[in-house]
Amino acid sequence: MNKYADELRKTAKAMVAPGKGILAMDESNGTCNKRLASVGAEQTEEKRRQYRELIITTPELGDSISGAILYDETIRQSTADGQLFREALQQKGMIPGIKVDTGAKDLAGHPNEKVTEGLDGLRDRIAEYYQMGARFAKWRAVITIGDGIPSRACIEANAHALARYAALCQEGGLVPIVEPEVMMDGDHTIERCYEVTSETLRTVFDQLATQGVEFDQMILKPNMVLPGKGCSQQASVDQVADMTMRCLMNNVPAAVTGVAFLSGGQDEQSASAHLNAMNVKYGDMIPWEVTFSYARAIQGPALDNWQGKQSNVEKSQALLAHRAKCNSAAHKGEYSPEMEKQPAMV
Ligand code: 5MM
Repeated sequence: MNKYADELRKTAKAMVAPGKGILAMDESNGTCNKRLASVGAEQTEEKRRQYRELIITTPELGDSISGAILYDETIRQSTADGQLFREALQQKGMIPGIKVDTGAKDLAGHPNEKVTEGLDGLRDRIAEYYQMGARFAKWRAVITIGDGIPSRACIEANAHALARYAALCQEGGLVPIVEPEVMMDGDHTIERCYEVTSETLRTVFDQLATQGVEFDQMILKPNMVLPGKGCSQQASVDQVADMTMRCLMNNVPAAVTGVAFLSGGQDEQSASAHLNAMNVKYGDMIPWEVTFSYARAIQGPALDNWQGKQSNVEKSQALLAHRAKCNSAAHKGEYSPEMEKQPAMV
């Protein structure tokens, strides 16, 4: 019996508590710099720190957000007043989490496919993050749909790595967020996304079981079932909700504590509307909490408004709090497009 089992169950439940979701702010330095460049902000460690301070110190964020996924640089950083970010989160009732993968790398012998790395030395890194106060972790696998892909090799290699990561996390007291992301890039249909997502989830849960991962001590972070961005036939909100829920009901064990979706490049309002429809239509028949773990679909408006300027911080925080509130409502099935008409309060 794992000595952390009770703690893991409690943390997993808190991460997906009704009306709460997880904020992904674990962009690696390269990705964060790209985001900063897109709004004309400098790409330095200090700017990344300022941006993360803006997010973490947003008033009332803890009303909608249960925990935040940090990056290694961020978990060691502090506010301008000298409070460690991880302590600032805890003070506001949010659980600090940490991305522990080291990124998606080319899969040998399989052009255009990736495998996520980071297992070497992971046990020691988990022990250090637990000491720092992290109570959950994240690992993201990338599955691309294209001509003749994904291959079984790609799905199996990623599922195996996800399962070994998850087992190490539970051994070390961190709730694993298991994120197999089937990408929206491409012109594939929603039916093709359904097929690939089903095969991926089946393989991932098979590997998780093989490695002895406890399903009631983990969170699944999947993609929604969507047509590719370039597909001429886009889908309605109901179609996305129906196909995503059917896919998950057929492939995700009932014991899993929660499902926290990634946004994957959807616009902010669609990400809220899709999550809401799933909870409205299926809330009574699904065994897990269904919530959000968005990065772009929560941070987008705040980042665009900030532009790296101190004078824009207050408005950006209001925009961030507004998106968090919309998604909190969507978790409860209480979101409506009317909410978008209420201006973010500064
Ligand atoms: C924050 O972005 C994460 C990936 O960062 P790197 O590529 O820099 O490692 C990503 O895993 C994110 O947590 C999830 O994909 C959810 O993000 P979106 O924007 O899809 O909601």
